[in-house]
Amino acid sequence: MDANIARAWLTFSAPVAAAQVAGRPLVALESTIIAHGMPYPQNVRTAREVEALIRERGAEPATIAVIDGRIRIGLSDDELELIGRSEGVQKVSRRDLPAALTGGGLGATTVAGTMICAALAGIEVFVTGGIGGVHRGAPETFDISADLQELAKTSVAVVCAGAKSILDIGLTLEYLETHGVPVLSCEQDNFAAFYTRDSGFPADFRLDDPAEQARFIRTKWDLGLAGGVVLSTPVPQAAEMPREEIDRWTRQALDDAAAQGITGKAVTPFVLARIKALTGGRSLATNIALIRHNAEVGARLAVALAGR
Ligand code: PSU
Ligand code: MN
Repeated sequence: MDANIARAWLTFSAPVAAAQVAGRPLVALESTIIAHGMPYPQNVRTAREVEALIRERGAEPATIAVIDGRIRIGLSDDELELIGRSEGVQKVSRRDLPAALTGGGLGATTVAGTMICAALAGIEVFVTGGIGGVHRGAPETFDISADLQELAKTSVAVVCAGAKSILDIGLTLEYLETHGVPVLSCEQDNFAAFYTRDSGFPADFRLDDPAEQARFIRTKWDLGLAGGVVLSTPVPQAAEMPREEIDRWTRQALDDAAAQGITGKAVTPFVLARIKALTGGRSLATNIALIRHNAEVGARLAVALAGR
């Protein structure tokens, strides 16, 4: 790959370009969570709040999306609004990126899509809500998120609240191990489960201190071990959902998806929307709280990494 040819597809916002010139820490943010993960207008409000939290901690946020045939690194408030309220925004993972760029229109990047663009832009830290993973029933459906393959090869640190229990978290961690992706946890020993703090599965390493996290990640990349690192951090206690309740609604949502024959890239957005409806919107408050927390953890990591 010729990095210069690839970078010709990127358009940087003025604040992100200025931060990069000044050598200030940057934090990438995804846009699928805005377009397909949360309803309007809470999605746009949350996206702006998350950007502000990152700035307050001394890093520059770079929300990534595809707009009119360009990979945009850093969006204005109006562009966040456009992604958040438009109908028919494409969901852009690795497979979809060429079509999204040549076809025009709006594209919201997934974890995998955002990692690709962040790496091209030279951004090392990326904050999301939850990563995709191995779906329950994957032994029959083969439904394994492209996020996991991306983590295996693209060198970006991904800060998340673990993975949703719509996934098989045990198999997701096995897959990451097979592909050499380290799973770090902070604030607790176990990998987080998005709406709830504890997935019941241990992370590989617990590193609470951003300087230690940065040292681990830098060492991996210094050794030439390309690929991502997952940093899991649990939703704040006060915003956690009762586990029995979320498990019940998750099973219901997965049954509904199967009954309606939902497949492929439509599965995750369908199930997320269904859970939101089944919880009467209460899952949204948890979702917002965990993303805000992830942003704080990610900004501290970006600041620490920039010093190494
Ligand atoms: N998990 C969530 N919220 C999300 C997503 C995942 O809790 O919004 C989004 C992310 O953008 C992730 C994508 O990369 O869904 C995974 O989709 P799939 O399972 O189709 O790979
Ligand atoms: Mn899938």
